[in-house]
Amino acid sequence: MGGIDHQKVWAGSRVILHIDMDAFFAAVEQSINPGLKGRPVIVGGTPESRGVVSTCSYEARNYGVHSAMPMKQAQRLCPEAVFIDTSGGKYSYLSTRILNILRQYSPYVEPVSIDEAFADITGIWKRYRSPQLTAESIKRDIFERHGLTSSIGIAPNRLVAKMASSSNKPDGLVIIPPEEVRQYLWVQPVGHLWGVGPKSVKELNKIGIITIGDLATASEKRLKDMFGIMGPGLIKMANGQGADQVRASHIEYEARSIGHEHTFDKNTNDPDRVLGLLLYLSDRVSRRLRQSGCEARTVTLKVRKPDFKLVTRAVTALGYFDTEKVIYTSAKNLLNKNRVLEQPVRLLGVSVSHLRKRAIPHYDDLLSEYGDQNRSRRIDELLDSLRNRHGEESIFIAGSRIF
Ligand code: TTP
Ligand code: MG
Repeated sequence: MGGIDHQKVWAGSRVILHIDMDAFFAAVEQSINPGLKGRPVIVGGTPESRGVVSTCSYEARNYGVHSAMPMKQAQRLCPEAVFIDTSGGKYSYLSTRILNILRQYSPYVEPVSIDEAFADITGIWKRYRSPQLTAESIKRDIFERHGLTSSIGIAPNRLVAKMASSSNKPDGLVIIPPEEVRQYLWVQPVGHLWGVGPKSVKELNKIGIITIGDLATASEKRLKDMFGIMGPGLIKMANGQGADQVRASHIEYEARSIGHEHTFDKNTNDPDRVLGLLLYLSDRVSRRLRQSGCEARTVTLKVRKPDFKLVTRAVTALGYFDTEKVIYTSAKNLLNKNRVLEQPVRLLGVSVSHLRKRAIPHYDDLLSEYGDQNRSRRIDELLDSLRNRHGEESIFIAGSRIF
């Protein structure tokens, strides 16, 4: 006891904490109605509804129920579960209370979603003797005041902290000091890396990349060929590099988004037309994003079908971006993932949200999945200066079209 010199262990690194509440909506329901404690609780609606499971208690997860599963299937797997409709008010109320507890520990608290946040506890941990005791104290405060359990990860950067918090759920606490980051990451399957989905796993496995360690030593050129701009970023992530900036929420989130949309003159699913328009819209959005001096973390794709049905799909990144390239790539991924091109499209929209004032210099570039944006940013800035001088329509990115 007391033998570890925490100051030395974390020397030169920030101490980043990521917290994610366990089975959040279900746990809130259980804390309000103690009769539900220890029982399988499924939140999202009645079994008769056509909806899907928002979340479920860990008791229900033992039956194989999980988020996004159709309610009907959840009921088949776990007929004795208690089904509850979602009711946003209570969840956001508790979300705010939890953020306020975190703010008692650190002024640098950045909410990520309704039940997760980052906090920078560099130096602050000394008041509690160690990062571990700080996290235990936070967990205890939340549990004692609200009856909710949480899982915390602590690491030198956001990426590893987030992976750590999810690696021992529920009620977990995983600490990865700087010296152990590589060891921790490298033995894990590559799909555990934040932002590497099942499709990428398949591609990577095909070329012999099975673990994060394999990815860490992969050829940069090869990955660039496979994943474009994201390739080198993936290698950096696999080596445990990532941003350690935590932004206090009052400057972080402005309730704003920037978007652009267009209705085709004729419904179409011609890939040239759809992708051409997508590029055009991404370009407009990134231009306005830069003009407003902001960068964003979420890209939303909006598609209206000929029958006027509206589909919106969003993706949120761990890091911030402001380049056309990242916006277009994300929107295109959403489009492909949701098989938009299988049917004609009437209207297409691209928007970005989770805005913050742009960080100067762009020290978040190392952050993550998008790797180094400097090159694409230089191109964007060149376009900006031409448009400032000669007008918006003066220059277009090749392939970008409006129909
Ligand atoms: P998560 O943190 O993803 O899930 P969770 O807190 O329920 O469970 P875990 O212990 O694995 O963290 O999401 C937080 C809340 O967001 C969740 O309680 C309900 C809501 N949610 C949805 O409404 N729909 C979804 O598809 C998901 C994933 C979450
Ligand atoms: Mg959660």
